[in-house]
Amino acid sequence: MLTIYSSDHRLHHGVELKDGVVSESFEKPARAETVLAQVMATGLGDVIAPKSYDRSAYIGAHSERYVEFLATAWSEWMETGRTCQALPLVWPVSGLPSHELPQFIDGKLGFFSMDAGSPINAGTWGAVCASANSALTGADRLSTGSRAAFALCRPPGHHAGREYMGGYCYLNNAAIAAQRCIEQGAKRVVVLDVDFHHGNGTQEIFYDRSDVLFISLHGDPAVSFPYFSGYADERGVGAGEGFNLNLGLPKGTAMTEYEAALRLAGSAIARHAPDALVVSLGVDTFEHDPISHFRLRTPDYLRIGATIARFGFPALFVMEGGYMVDEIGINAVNVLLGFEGKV
Ligand code: Q9C
Ligand code: ZN
Repeated sequence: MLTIYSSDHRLHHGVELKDGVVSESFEKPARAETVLAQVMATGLGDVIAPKSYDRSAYIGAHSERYVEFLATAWSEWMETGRTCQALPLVWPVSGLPSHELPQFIDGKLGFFSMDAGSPINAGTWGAVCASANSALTGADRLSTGSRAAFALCRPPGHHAGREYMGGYCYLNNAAIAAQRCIEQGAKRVVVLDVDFHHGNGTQEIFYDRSDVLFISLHGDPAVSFPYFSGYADERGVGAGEGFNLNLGLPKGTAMTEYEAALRLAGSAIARHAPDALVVSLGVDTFEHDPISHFRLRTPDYLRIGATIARFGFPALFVMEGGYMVDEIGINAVNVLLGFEGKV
């Protein structure tokens, strides 16, 4: 399986507000390096750099003004004389009267975010573009007949909505790839999200559409980030009604229950009969992940990959979360090896 990877991800190394203190984010450069090292060590296949794409390739999944904000946020932040990373600290929650776009950067940061988990620094936009371009390059491989590809994206994308960043995400790589597949001629696409967290951004982007079916397996939002999205009764709206499937799972979920949910997802995928399957591949479902609470083990990821292969559709794997840096490589690549039947 071909891997698409750019070392430009290193341009972005964020901070995180945790327990009242600003420290290094769990979403750090070593994550992608560890996955790349495992791709090489297992001989998964060739590794190529992403092609470059015009900013317009991100529009469709995102709004133009949001992409413009991401591209210019750091320079606007610096103009105010600050050199620390930019973090949002105020949000237009439903009780506040104005939902107009502010003119000042601090207001813009809140307007275009869901939380303070996506800091912006000097290298963020470069890394974000390289990540999205990796997914786009993978989508184009599928469109030209490849059976599978792996976009080793960092930063991740599935929490990013049409007009907001959050949860370590900026551009929604999987949604951008799914949209690209449609634009390149796919009639129907499925995005299957196996990251521990609900893919709220991907859900939002395709919520009113019937061409892209979104399916997510995730920690029950009553007790898991992102808390305000991911319930079973979110089934889509208008033409998209019935084309969104949330499979929330309880704390402590292990492989037996996980596989049952994956089989349910498989039936829904078969009914949709997609031309392409985009897999939001997070491995924060791992038993030792520091911010999650499922109990999947390293060999389980081989079975997840094998199960996805049996669905029988061309698949683009897009890297999302997974924070136990020592194991993220072996777990992510196990899914890909399982898919390839190299078990
Ligand atoms: N102290 C992804 O997996 N905050 N994002 C968790 C940890 C947000 C995870 C709090 C977690 C977002 C792509
Ligand atoms: Zn996650």
